[in-house]
Amino acid sequence: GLDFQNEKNQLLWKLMSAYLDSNPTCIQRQIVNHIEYTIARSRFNFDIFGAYLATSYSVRDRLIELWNDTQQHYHHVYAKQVYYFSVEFLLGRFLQNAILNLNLDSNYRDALKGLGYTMEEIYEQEYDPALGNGGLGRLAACMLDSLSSQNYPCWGYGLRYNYGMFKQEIDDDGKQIEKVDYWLTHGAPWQIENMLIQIPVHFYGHVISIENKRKWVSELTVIAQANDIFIPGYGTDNTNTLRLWSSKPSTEFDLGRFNQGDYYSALSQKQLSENLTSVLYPDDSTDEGRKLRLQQEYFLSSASMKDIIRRVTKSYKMPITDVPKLCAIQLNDTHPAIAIPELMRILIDEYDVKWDQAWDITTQTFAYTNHTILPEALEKWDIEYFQTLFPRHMEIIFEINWKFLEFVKSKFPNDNDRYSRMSLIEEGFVKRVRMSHLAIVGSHAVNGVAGIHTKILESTLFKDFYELWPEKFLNVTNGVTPRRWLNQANPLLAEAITKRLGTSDWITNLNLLEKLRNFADDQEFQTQFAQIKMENKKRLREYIKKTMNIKIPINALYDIHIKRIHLYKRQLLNILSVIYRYLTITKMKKEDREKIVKRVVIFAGKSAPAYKEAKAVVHLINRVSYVINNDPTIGDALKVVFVPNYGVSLAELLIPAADISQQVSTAGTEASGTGNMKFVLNGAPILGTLDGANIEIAECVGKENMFIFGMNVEQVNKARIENANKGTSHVITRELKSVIAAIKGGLFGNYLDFSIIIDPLLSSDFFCVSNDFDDYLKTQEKVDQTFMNKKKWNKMGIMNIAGSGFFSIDRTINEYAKKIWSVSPQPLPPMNEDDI
Ligand code: NBG
Repeated sequence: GLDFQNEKNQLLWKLMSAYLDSNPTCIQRQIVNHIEYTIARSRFNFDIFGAYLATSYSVRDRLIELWNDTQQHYHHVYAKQVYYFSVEFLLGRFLQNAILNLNLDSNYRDALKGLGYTMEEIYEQEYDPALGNGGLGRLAACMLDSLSSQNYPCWGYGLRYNYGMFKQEIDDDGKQIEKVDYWLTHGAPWQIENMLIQIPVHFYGHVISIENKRKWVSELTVIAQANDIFIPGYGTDNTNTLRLWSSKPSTEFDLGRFNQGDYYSALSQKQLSENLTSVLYPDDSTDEGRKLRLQQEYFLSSASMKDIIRRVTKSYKMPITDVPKLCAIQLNDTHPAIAIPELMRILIDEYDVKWDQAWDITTQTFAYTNHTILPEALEKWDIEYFQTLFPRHMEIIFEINWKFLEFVKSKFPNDNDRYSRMSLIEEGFVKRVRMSHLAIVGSHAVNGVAGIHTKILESTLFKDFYELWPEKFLNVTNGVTPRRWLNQANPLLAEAITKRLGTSDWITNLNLLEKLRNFADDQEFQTQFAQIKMENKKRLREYIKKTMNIKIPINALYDIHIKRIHLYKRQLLNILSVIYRYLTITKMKKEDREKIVKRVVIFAGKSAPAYKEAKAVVHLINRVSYVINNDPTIGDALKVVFVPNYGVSLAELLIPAADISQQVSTAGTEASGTGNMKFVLNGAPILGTLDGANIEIAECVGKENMFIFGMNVEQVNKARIENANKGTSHVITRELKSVIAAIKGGLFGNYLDFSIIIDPLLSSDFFCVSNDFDDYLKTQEKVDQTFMNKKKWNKMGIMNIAGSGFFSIDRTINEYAKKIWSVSPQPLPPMNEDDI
């Protein structure tokens, strides 16, 4: 691919590879250079944070070189690229992942040792950026890792927020409080502000007609500044890009305002440019916040669309009609769906493409992934507001809708209800744009993220669309990257697996783990598995002691429930059963108490700031934890820990230490879950419901290696109606009554703090906590029984690891690549001195 005949290139290549030599002495020289010349500190007097920064810069240098080669190669072969549009990328810490992917662990370890530092303490210096809410953002990060590792040409496009997800603290009373997370003050060595890429994005204004053509005259221009992060693949030189846009004021005042002499009003509009990418919105943000969010969504969509078109027409020098041949754009949920009318606008207004051809180009380019069926998460925007911000896009959406409804009428004549159900515009007191309908109509493929989720989309949420276009719908079950979630987070287990299999190939071919089934009964491997778990539990225990000053026993069952706090995820069910366990233990005789399986129940997760019920759940968990942990009669039999400020790095610490994980959402509510997969991969069986990907996990690891309880979707649907009609008095058991009585009696503080989550259990109980409570308790008992049988327990853990191959994100990505994107890997051709 590269032109090595050119003399200047030869010289550059030699100079660069000499600089980037990877023996520890060279690495030390690179680090010390960065200490002095990049961060301007004395090379003889640098602290550990400086060492971390300099180490990062030296790794980044390597990525830049690989990245340049990769991009040149993609251009050379006219590679079709994947574009992943997402308002969230929850990457986690970068340095360790980059070093492992580049296979430079021992080189850097030696180099740093010589400078007086261990790898681990350097890694700990890195601030974990929280540019996502939860599963959706973390999935995007896993996907980038896999795309690079499998040599797929791709770009991630997102937003560079100044403030990430809030930092969670727990006050003395046990309540969540939110602190701002201005993460950029901690240094951001991984992003490079690319001054060559600044793209104007327009807002407001009106549309005029010139010679039969529509033209948008905008009133405000904001500059989208590219911040590039290079994404290395594991064991490959291919290095892709995550391009995050930050907003900057454009240097010119928009004429419309300036001509009127209205300087101050022009200036105040400018302030939008400063705020636009300021903050990541939590899931449930307020109305004001949601308005700014729509602007963010357009900012991301427009800047990325223009960048892509620039690449096709200017860099590749191909006609714009080739966009679908060269680009596959995946919409991560509906947030970037406005990219659909944006592409239409560019094609029609700027490139004179006729409507029908523009529509073909657009629908062949886009595909849409749905990540939730919760109605409150499905985006709808008031037309009036939409119109004010994007007048031309509103026209285009009306036109799309008109043509679409004509098509529906031709397929389903005389079915007015259907037309209004399917319309892109929701009629009513306020008219609103339904972004999911826009995404479906404008895409050639629509997918759910687990088998059951896709079925629910087809049979309920998007039923009308499925009847119209069954071929558009497909399922692509989520996955997780084994690089971060096993190889990096659980190095002891990774090493043991590699030894057993005689190869580390499982890191990129996770199905190889199947072979571990042969060792599930092997005494030696079982012992090793148990010892490793113990080491990981010790690591976690120390963290909890150090950061929270809570002492937890080591020879206990570690039961971990970590994810966003939400009623549908039912952390409430868990804490109620903890209370029941506590009440039971307090009634036991001392000698009996000493015989039971000790349990450490660990929670972590953030509640959206305005989500009152979820905040009450956090509050209750913490109150229960204070009472139990400080009750001397309980001793070590039961401990409850709420670890604050959950994030990617904490997950890496918690997951390898779990004996079981809780995945207890009401059946039919969790689209997929990906945390569930991470625990299985680390040998922790699931205590969970038949929901989301748990169902497929059961198929792969075997039901006998999980603890499944509760109602299935059909039963939930029935129970919900009954609960709503008759209340729950007929399903509430004696056990649950005793728990509720304890809370009402004030054992954990003022009942009024918790009534908002407890009272509904006695009436319509939408998430069916009371219906599932009894089976949950029985299954908990089964967990304890099984845990006492060490052989059986270890076997279960190993069988979980062995069955987790299907949940590799590499399998997920290959499905997208084949069924949706039609792209193939483009590995960088090998390069060495002989090439010259
Ligand atoms: C989440 C779902 C999870 C799913 C992830 C990734 C959103 C909107 N949805 O079940 O709740 O695993 O997406 O697909 O964050």
